[in-house]
Amino acid sequence: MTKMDERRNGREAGGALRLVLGDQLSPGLSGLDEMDIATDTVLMAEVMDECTYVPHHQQKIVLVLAAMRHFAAGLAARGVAVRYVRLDDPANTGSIAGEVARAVAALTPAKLIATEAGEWRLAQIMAGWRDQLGVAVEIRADGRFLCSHSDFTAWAAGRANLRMEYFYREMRRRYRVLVDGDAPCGGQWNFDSENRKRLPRDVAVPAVKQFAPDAITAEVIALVAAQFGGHMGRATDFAWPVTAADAMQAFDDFVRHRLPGFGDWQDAMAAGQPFLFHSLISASLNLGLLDARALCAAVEAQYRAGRVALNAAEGFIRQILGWREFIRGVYWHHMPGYAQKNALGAARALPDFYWTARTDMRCLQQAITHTIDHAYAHHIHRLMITGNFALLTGIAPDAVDAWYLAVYADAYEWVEMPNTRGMALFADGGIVGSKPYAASGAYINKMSDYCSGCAYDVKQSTGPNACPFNFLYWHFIATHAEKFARNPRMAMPVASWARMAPGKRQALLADAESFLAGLNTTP
Ligand code: FAD
Ligand code: DLZ
Ligand code: SF4
Repeated sequence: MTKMDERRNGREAGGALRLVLGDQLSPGLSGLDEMDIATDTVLMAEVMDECTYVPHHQQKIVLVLAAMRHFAAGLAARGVAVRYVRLDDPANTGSIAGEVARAVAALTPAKLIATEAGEWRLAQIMAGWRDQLGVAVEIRADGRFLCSHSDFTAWAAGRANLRMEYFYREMRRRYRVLVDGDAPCGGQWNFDSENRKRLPRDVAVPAVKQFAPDAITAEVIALVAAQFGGHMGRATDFAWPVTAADAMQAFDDFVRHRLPGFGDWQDAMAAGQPFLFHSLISASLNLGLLDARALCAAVEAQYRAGRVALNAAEGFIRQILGWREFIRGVYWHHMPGYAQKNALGAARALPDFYWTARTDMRCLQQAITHTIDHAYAHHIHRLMITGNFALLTGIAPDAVDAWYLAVYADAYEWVEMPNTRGMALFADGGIVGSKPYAASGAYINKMSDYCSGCAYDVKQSTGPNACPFNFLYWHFIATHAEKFARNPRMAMPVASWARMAPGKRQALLADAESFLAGLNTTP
């Protein structure tokens, strides 16, 4: 056995053991800084606990495990000793903590180095390692984000409300993105009002780039299909990028073909179109295959070169530099209490059709079908279709959170929870948004072509053919009228409800109650 083989097998004691988690696949990861490849070992472990703490979509598990295997192969090719534990290794303990303990016992490292976990759950476990493992433990901050925990805390200090818009302006100034001197390019910070066009019939939607699985990914697909066949989706349809190089190709494809349309049609929906002009980068970005700073710089360069309009460039950069960082800040600022928030007292079980797409409401059928087919749905599907329905029907935040965390390829609790519990469900009482994103069928009809092919009539609010979003909307306003009356942004619908003829109000409530009673939920 050569010296290198010995190191690969973890025979040499005394170096550092460096843990890399499944969503930490970045060469510049803080936990890999100042690595001594002569003595150190990188630990990566595929574990059952992480694959099943919610029933992740099959394509999400393929994505994480295939990307982990490619990343490990890349490290090994650079001469790094990698202790890579496969899911089907008979010695696998099934948990990150178990694999760390096993590696520490086998390698007796001088020190364990890790990058902080993205999720509170795992961060808590890691915080106990110093006492449990009998080895020095160093947990480093995750430098891949543009706003550190302490910077967010400093920004939030003394503010009665945390609003993304003001956070975003500071991030633009701090990183000098789309600014000329002290002023925002184009004279305003936010072109949101220019991001809300309906998709015209004659616009051709560009195809998205698909990635055929290589031998490594094909092996993972077979493993996942065999082990997690009962989870949502089909592993065999997998087409996501799993390496940094492929993720960059996918991003370039977006910049070239879809970014120009992203500004205008960011909020649009169209039948049979899961992706429209969206970037599809969240899964790669959250794994660490892409770098947020580089993406913003590339998009700004497109604007500066006159290749894309400002509403497209600003609209995209706002999502990364603004929303993504703000959402992470909110998560860490408010955890662990955030996970308990349920400001509207929602308690209903999740309807079965969230797992099957078997519903005659066409908008929901479309959004959930995209989710099953691709482990993806774009923001407006998540917020204004599945999220809005869960808000209006009062589904328990725990159940909604667990669903979103399971079904999307990009879902990790730090980003999923404030979006779901906060933005979509208003369960945080207004931390993420100043009012609930509640909408009737009229909004869905304005932003999509779904209603024309639906079993229900979007123009009717009561009666057997009425669009359920219409009576559910008024039922929601009526249920929370007292609470919402104190919110100036909800004053209008509350006043409209109060002014409505009693007969009409009764009919709306009766239709809503009978619809809710008929919702199929498996206990
Ligand atoms: P694009 O529309 O092309 O946007 C570009 C990028 O901006 C995204 O890739 C993402 O990194 C970032 N971004 C945009 N909006 C947000 C946001 N609200 N929060 C954080 N980042 C944002 N995003 C996740 O990454 N993981 C999740 O688990 C997740 N859960 C969500 C749950 C709900 C209920 C809602 C309403 C939104 C959720 N989002 C989540 C945010 C957003 O919907 C996705 O980031 C986006 O749809 C991913 O597709 P895309 O890459 O094509 O994004
Ligand atoms: C999501 C995920 C999955 C499905 N599997 C693994 C795994 O086997 N090993 C691993 O290290 N990480 C995995 N992950 C990502 C972790 O869940 C993620 O690192 C934590 O949720 C912290 O964000
Ligand atoms: Fe959705 Fe209502 Fe339109 Fe049907 S009519 S697609 S249920 S909004």
